[in-house]
Amino acid sequence: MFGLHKNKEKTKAWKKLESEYKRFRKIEMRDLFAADNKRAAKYTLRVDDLILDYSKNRIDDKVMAGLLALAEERGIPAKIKAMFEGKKINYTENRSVLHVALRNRSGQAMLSDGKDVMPQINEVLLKMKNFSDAVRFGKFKGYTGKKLTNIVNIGIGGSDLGPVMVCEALRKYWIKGINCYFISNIDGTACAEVLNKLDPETTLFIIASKTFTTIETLTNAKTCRKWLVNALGEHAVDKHFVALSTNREEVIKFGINPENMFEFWDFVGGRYSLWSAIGLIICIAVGFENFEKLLEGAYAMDEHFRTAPLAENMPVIMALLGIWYNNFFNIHRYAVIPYDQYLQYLPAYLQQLDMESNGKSVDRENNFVKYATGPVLFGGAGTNVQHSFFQLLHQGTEIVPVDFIAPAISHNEIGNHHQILLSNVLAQSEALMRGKTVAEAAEELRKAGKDKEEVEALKKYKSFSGNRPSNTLLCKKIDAFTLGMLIALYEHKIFIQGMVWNINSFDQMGVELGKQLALNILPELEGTAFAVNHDSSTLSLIKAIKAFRK
Ligand code: G6Q
Repeated sequence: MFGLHKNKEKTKAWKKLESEYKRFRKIEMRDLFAADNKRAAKYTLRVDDLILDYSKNRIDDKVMAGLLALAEERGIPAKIKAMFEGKKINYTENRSVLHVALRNRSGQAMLSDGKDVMPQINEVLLKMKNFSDAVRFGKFKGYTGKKLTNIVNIGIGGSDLGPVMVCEALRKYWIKGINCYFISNIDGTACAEVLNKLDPETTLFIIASKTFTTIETLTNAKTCRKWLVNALGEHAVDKHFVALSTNREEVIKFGINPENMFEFWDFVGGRYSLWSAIGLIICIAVGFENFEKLLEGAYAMDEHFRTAPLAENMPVIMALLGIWYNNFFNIHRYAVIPYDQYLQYLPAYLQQLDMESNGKSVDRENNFVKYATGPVLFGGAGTNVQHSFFQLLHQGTEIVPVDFIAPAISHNEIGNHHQILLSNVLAQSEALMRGKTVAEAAEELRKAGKDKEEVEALKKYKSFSGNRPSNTLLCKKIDAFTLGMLIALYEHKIFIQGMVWNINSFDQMGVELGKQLALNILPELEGTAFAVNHDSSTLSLIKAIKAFRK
C-alpha cells in the first residue's frame, strides 16, 4: 500500500513524491515558463478536437515521472483493463462497472458475469430510437390525439443531473417544438412550477429511477400521475407515462405499462447512467442521431483511455495532477469553470460524479484510510464567477486548482462576445499562474502617478502571489461528440483517482444515513408518532416546525 497506512509504511513511489514535493514547493511556474519555451508543447495532450493544456501546473519532468511511477505502482493499467473486462470492481456491491459498454461502438462483445451485455444494450438503444422518433414525428401521440411536445423528466441524483446537464449543453440542437422540463426536488415547488406551465394533453412524463423506490421521484411521479388522471382519466396514463428503470416489478406496481419501460442494469451506476435509458429525454430533445454522437464521443475517449500509454493518457494525467495537489500539497478542493453558458450545469453534474464517487474513507482492504481521498469540487460558468468567488482564487489563502473549459467557437457568435469570453478564460489562467509581485504592483502604482505613501499603502493589496495551478481544456465547439468526450474524460479521471486511493468509487453508502433518519422524522412531523430518541437540537427544531405549521 501507499500513503500513511496502518503500519505507517509508505510505498516507494509515495516517498519519492514526498521528496519531490519538498524540492518543488517553492518553484515558481513563471520561472519554469521563462526557462523553457517548449513547456506548453510538452505538457499538452490532444484527443480528437479536445486539447488539454496542463502546462500551468506545478510540475516538471521529475514530478511527472514520480506521479507516473505511482500509477504504475498502483497497477493502473491492469485496473483499466479490469473495468473494460467487466470485473466486479464495485466490490462492496459485487457488481461490474460497465457504463463503457453503453457507448461501445466497436461491435465487439463486453462481458458481465461471463455474459455479453451488448445485445440487451443495443435492443434498448433501438427501442429508445424508435420511441424518441415516434414522439418527435408525432406518431406516438397523447391520449386525445395531440402531439407530445412537453417532455418532463422526473428523477433525482444520477437520474436527473446527467440528462439536465446534457440537454442544457446541447440546447442549440433541440428539436423545434419540443420543450423539456425536469422535476427532481421533493419540494412541492419543483412540481408545482413545472405543472403550472403544462397542458396534460401534450405532456409526456418520463419517470427515471434505477431502483424505482426513491421517495422523491415516486412522490413527484404520483403527484404528476394524479394531475394527469384528474384531467384526462386513468386510461390516459399509457400514453403519457414511461419509465426508465432496472426494476420492472416496481414499475408495474406504480401503474406504468411495462411496454412503456426502458430497461437498464445494475452494472450501470446512477451517476454514470446518462448513456443508458436514462438518456431518453436527451434523445427526444436533440434527436437520436445526436444522442448517438454523444455515445461516439464518449467511445472515442474510452478508446483513448484504454489504449494510450499512461504518460499520454488524458484522464490519467488529470487524475495524477489532482493527486499531486490533494495528497502532497494538501489542497483538497478544485474548481471547474466552463466558459460556455450552455455548460452551466456541468459543475453540478461533476460535483456528484466526483464527490459521490470518491468521497470515501474505507479502502479496499477494509481499513479506514489515513490519507486524503476525494476533493471538494465546485464551479460555475465563466465569466460570471470571475465576479464572485474568483477573488479568493487569486488572493485568498486557500489555493484552488482550476479546470478551465472553453470552446473556440460559440453556438452564438454575436458581435465580439465570444472573443471577449475567450480572452477572459486565457487571462484568468495566466493571472493565476503568473501573479503580480509586490514590486510589480508598486511599479504599476508609481506609473499610475501615486505618491510614495500611496504606493506603500496599496502595493501589497494589489499584489498576487501567483503560482496557482490550472488545466485548460480547449475544444473546437461543444457539440454532442465533444460533450461525450468531455464527460467520459472526467468519469475516467475520477475512476483512476479512486484506484490510486484504493477506494470503491462506485458505491454511495454515505447517502443512506440521512435517508434513514428522515424516515423516522416524517411520522413525527406528521403527528402520527412522538418525537423520541433525538438530540435536543433535533427535538426542539421538530417542535418549532410543528408550532409554525399549526
Ligand atoms: C448515483 C446515485 C444517486 C441515484 C439517485 C436516484 O450514482 O446512486 O444519485 O442516482 O439516488 O436513484 P434512483 O435512480 O434509483 O431513483
